[in-house]
Amino acid sequence: MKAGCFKQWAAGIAVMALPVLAQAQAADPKPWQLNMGRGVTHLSQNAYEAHMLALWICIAIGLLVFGAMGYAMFAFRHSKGAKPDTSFTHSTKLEIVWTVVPVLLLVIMAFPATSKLIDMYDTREAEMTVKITGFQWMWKYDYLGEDVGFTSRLDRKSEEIRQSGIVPTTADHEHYLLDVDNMLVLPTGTKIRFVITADDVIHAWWVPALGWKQDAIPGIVNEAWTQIDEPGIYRGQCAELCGKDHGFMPIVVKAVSPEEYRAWLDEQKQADAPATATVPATGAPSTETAAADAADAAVAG
Ligand SMILES: [Cu+2]
Repeated sequence: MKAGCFKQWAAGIAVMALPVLAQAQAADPKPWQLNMGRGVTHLSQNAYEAHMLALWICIAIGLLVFGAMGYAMFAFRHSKGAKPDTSFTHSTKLEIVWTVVPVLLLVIMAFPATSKLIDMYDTREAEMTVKITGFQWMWKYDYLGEDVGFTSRLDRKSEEIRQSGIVPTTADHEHYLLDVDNMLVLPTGTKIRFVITADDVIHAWWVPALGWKQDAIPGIVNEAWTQIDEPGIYRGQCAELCGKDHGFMPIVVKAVSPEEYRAWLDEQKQADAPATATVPATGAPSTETAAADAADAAVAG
């Protein structure tokens, strides 16, 4: 009796948790999803709105044009005795209408699109900067000013499945080819600037839920920004054909609260600490430091 009651409770809690889990994954595309997702940032919402405006205008034009064609074909059919007007050559009024209407539609779409594009490139007043570098075939993330950096590459499980040659299902790997060893951890509610470049060939950093993709080009530094509203895990891929393993350099962003982000950053710094702590506690410079100082003095002199 008690076990049955427990099962009922467990099932009830699981059902209640489903919408929460679904929300956490809301940014990931679903199988057979037709429309683009809304994403989890102000910029992705902008992109979604611009897309929907253009889509509805296209639908209205499609209905009007095909509707008029269908009506004409049905109402003026040969069996009803319709005779073609062979004397008609042109109509100045109609020509003005079909020139002015498309121009107006383009202006209606261009105004919001331009203001959204300007917003997209406005990286001012960012609270932190992450440098993204594309490599064949992985990403490197450096948290500028924090002395924290690491590489992020395809997770081992995806790699093993890929090498085995089997056709994987979600049972084998829930996020096959969309998982990494080290996620890019970012704080929510924070304006984050990205400086994006590459070391070897052109790559492109793309996480659909953030609402943009940006080329990573050797010798050029591109900029982008984000402010993630909802905590969660957001996945993306390199969006530039960059070589034989182009399909195997996914991106995973983990958005957490600013407090969790701080704690994570401190953890990273501590993990890196032993490698950099070469100065003895007594304050006497180590031989390495003394040699470096001597080299600096030589350059300065
Ligand atoms: Cu790439």
